Amino acid sequence: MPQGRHRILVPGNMNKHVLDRLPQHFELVPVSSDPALITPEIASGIGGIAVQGKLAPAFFDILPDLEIIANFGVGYDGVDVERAASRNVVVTNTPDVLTDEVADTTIALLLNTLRRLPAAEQWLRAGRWVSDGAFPLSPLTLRGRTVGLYGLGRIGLAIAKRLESFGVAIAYHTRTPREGLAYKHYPTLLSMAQAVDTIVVIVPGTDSTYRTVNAEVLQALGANGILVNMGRGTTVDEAALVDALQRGVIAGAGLDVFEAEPHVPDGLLALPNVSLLPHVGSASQATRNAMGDLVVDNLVAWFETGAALTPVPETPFKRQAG
Ligand code: NAP
Ligand code: 8YV
Repeated sequence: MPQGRHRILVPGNMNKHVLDRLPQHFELVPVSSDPALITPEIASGIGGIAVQGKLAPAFFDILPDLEIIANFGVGYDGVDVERAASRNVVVTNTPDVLTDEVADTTIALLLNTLRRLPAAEQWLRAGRWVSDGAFPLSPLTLRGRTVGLYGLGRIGLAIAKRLESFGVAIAYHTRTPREGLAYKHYPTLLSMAQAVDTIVVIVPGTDSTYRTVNAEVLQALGANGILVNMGRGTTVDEAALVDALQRGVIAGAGLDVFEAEPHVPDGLLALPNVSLLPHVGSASQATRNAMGDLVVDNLVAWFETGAALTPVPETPFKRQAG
């Protein structure tokens, strides 16, 4: 059913499933991600935004009728949520529907990093199995490791459950310990880094996590240490990481996320002891469709019932009548 043709702005790139579904309910206004190109005529009556990635803060200044920002992704670091809250604009994200997919990808990245499986496949494809013989044995293994999860929310817990079946020891660092779990909690990231040999980052990209995986933490992780980052690139000090990998301060890293995506530091690209993915944690067709459905369903629910399905904690607003 059309919702009285509320107007939804889609600045920049957006998942195709969202673009296919939105016109069934709304007037879709696809625009550039540059707010300078939005005229007052385009801006008038825009009640919602559907966004993937970064939303330029200037959109808040030029959209007087804005009520809701539906973010494609569980992480909403691309949206200035404080600014949204100060204007009573609700922000929604896409929790739960991607949890298992991202946890699966994390395990794959961890194993790729330790066992050098992408390099082994390249060896085969390049004909080197024939010309040079067997691929060199991987110096690293998951066997006998202690994995410390930096973050134990929805995805962190799903990773931990998977790791249990791999028979490794599991610990975690969060600000608040979770009750009823057998995993050892560390009150600081540094104390966890001193106790484990593998860190998996799955915290949001916020001020409180910004570049917290720094030179001191990497030093504490140690020469057998592995860092896997599935959270956000901003959580890791990339210059410190490159230095630690070059000097053997840690043994290797597996990274799905980077601070300045899609740009990856040359220092990382040059290293043999890293496994790099282009932010594909949730990137299956089925999971991205489920995320897209939640983006659209949040917008529909907001305008139809006055309450979003998955508002982020900072904006627990209901729609004003009228
Ligand atoms: P969540 O359920 O909100 O869990 C977040 C976890 O991080 C909680 O355990 C939280 O515990 C912890 N945390 C937050 N700030 C912290 C801090 N300063 N120090 C220590 N721990 C902190 O979120 P989720 O659904 O698991 O998603 C987590 C993140 O994964 C997303 O925000 C997104 O950035 C990333 N992600 C990446 C991909 C990808 O494709 N690579 C896909 C999906 C999600 P406390 O609050 O107790 O500290
Ligand atoms: C998405 C993610 O790929 O949900 C998240 O936080 O990082 C990924 O699932 C991304 O948000 C889409 O741009």
